[in-house]
Amino acid sequence: MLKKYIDIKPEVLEALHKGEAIVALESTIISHGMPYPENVTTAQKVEEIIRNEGAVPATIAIIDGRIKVGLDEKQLEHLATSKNIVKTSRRDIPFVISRKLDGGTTVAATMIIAALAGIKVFATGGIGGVHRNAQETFDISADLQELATTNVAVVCAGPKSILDLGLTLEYLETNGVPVVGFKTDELPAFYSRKSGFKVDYRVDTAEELAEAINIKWGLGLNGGLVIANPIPEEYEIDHEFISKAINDAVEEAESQGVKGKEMTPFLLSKVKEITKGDSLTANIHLVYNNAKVASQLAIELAKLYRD
Ligand code: PSU
Ligand code: MN
Repeated sequence: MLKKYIDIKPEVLEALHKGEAIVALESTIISHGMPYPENVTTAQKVEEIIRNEGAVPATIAIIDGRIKVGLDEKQLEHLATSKNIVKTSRRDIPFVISRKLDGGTTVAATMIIAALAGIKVFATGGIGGVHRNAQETFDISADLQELATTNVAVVCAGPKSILDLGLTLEYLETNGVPVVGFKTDELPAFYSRKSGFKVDYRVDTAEELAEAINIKWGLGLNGGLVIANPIPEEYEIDHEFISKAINDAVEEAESQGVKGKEMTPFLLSKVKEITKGDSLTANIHLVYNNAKVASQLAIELAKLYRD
């Protein structure tokens, strides 16, 4: 049944059979989250970091209507350069496949596909969440609902402050999604290590984290986890400066009537413009950092599942 729609790269398939550590990666960040050529160089480097840590990377996307778990160089380049990549969340998957389109998978779609393939750990930059003014717009990312149901641990640098962090945390709490700080008590807010909000639990080692995840799923407590890993200090952007940039971007989005799936990519590119590229550099380095932690977690989880 699955083979009808999904192609798993041989390297990933072998790791799955042997019960080795695998880290899933999303592709909306390549197609819609970063400009060319940084999108493709970052995607390649992230895979390299994961290999160096001793895990196998599996970048997930839809190419020509086929779900791909693990991409080759040509496919990465295509996602990074083509203007016709569909930003693909849960609702889009069936149509991107039936119409034989190319899709960059969001956190939600990547979680779904990772879980179908048997991959438990996923590294990205930031997750979607409850947008500011969601009381009016109802703009809540499908990522949150996916975290509520699908068994994948998502390592990220916290929700980006283009979102309403407080409402995002409330939504996750209602849905029983643990928000775990990796070596931090405070929820990181993507570009900054601070947000003013606490995480639910702080863990200091990948081993401790793997144990808690194993217990969660072992008890049948389905759903994902948000593993919030702060951006390295040297790449952090001053909180006030970035807040102002984000406020300006949100205002501009409102005045231009930006809506729906266009909102996140619009805000990301506006913030990059306002920060003269600093936000992109920060974004790249926090993804590298997340790839490292995700690899360590995947290795610890693989040990537990082998026992
Ligand atoms: N946050 C980022 N970079 C991104 C995204 C979020 O810092 O590229 C992407 C992710 O793929 C995420 C998606 O799943 O945006 C959320 O979009 P939306 O808010 O439309 O659900
Ligand atoms: Mn949205």
